[in-house]
Amino acid sequence: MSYKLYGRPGWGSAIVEAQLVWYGLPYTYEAVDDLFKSPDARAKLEKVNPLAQVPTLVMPDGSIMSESAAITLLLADITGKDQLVPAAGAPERAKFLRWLIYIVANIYPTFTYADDPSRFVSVNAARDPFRAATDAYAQKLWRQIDGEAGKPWFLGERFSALDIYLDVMTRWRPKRGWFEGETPRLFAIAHRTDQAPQLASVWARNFPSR
Ligand SMILES: N[C@@H](CCC(=O)N[C@@H](CS)C(=O)NCC(=O)O)C(=O)O
Repeated sequence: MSYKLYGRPGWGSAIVEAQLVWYGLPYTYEAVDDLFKSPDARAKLEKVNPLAQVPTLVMPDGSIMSESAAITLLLADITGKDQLVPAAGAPERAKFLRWLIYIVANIYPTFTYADDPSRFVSVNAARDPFRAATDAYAQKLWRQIDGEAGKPWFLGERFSALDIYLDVMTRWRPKRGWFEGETPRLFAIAHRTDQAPQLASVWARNFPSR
C-alpha cells in the first residue's frame, strides 16, 4: 500500500516529498498543473482537497491529509522515527513546534494571499501595492526566524523537517539571493540542506535548474 502525493515540482509538495523519500515510504506522484493558471487542475484537486492546494496526500488507507505541518507530524508518528521531528520530551521539541507552526501559520499565508492578489483584492490598482506589502511582511518574518536559527541546522546539532522547509521556501520569493544577503543563517541552512545526499533526488526533481 502506498501513498499518493498530489504535487507540482518546486511547490510546497516538495516539503512532503522530501519526507516521504527520507523515510523510504512508497508513494506515487500525481502531477498537478499550475493551480493559478488551470481552472481544470483546480477543479480536479478540489474534489480531493476542497482547498485545492498542494501538498495533498492520500494515505495508504485512502484517507486524505493536507497541511504540510500536520503531515510532517503524522509521518513521524507513523514511522516511529525522530529523525525529522524531535520526539515528545526531546529538548528541541518546543523550538521545533514553535517554528514549524510559525512558518505555516505566518509565512505560508503570505504566499496564499500574494501569489495571485486578484483573488482577494478586487480593485485592480490596489493589487501591486498589496503584494508588495505582503511580501515586505514576509521579509520581516524571515528576519525574525533568522534570529532564532542555529548552526549547522535550525535546531543546532540535529537536522529536522524545519531544514527541509527552509530549503524549499527560500527558493520562493524573495529567493535565495535575498536570503544570502539578509538572512545569512537561513541561507547557510538551506545551502547545507541542498547537499543532503538523502534528498538529492528530491531536489533534482523539484529544482532541476539549480
Ligand atoms: N497550509 C498549506 C499551504 C499549502 C499551499 O499554500 N500550497 C500552495 C503551493 S506552494 C498552493 O497549492 N497554492 C494554491 C492556492 O493557494 O490556491 C500547507 O502548509 O500545506
